[in-house]
Amino acid sequence: MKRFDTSLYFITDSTNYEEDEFLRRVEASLQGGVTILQIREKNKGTRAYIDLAEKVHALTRRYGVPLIIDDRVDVALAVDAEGVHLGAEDMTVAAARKILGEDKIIGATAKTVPWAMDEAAQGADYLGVGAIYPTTTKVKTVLTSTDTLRKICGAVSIPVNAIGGLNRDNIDVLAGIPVAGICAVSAIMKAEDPKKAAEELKARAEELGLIR
Ligand code: TZP
Ligand code: MG
Repeated sequence: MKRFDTSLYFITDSTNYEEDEFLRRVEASLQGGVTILQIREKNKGTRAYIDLAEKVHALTRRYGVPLIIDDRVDVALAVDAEGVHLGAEDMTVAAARKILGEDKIIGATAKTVPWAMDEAAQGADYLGVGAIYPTTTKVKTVLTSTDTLRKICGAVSIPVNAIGGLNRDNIDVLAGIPVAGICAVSAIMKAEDPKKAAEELKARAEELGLIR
C-alpha cells in the first residue's frame, strides 16, 4: 500500500556542499521531522545521481521517510526509491505509471488549473504548485499566484503542496488555502541548523493550521 505524508516536503540540493556535509544536512533534516524527501540534482551525470541517491536512500530508510527522485524514472528504479517527481519537460505521468506501476509515488508539477487536472487524470499521486515566491533555486521559474493555488486545491482530490521561496516567515500567505503541505529547498538546505529549520518550519505551518 502506498502511504505518504507531504506535510513537510524537503527537496535537497547538493550544489556547494562536499558530500559529507550534504549528507550530514540531509540527516539533520530527517531528525527535524521532514515527512517526505526529494533528491533534486540538475548537474549530475546518471552514475553520480544514482550514487548520491543510494546514499540518501540509506538515510531516508533509517527514518522511515519516502525518497522521491526528481526528473528521472530510471534513477528511481535503480535505487528502488519510493517515487519520482515529474515536471513539464520530463516523462509524462501516464508513461511513468506504466513503467513504475501502482505502488510507486508519482508527483507532478502544475502551475494552472487545467494542467493540475490533467496530471491528476493521468494518475499523479500529488502535485507541487509554484513558485509562490521568487526563488533562486530553480532557474526561469514562473510564479503561481495564491489564487491559482487555491483553485487547484479545489479542482483536484490529490494532495497539493505549495513550493517556491517558502520559509517560516512567509508561509502565512498560505493561511486558509487547503494545501497538504509545504515544499522547501533553501529554507532547510541552507539553514545554519537544518534540523532546527525543519522543526521551525513545521511548527509554523502547524500554528497557521496548514498542516497537522
Ligand atoms: N519548483 C518551483 S520553485 C522550486 C521548484 C523546484 C524551487 C524551490 O526552492 P526554494 O529554495 O525553496 O525556493
Ligand atoms: Mg523535472
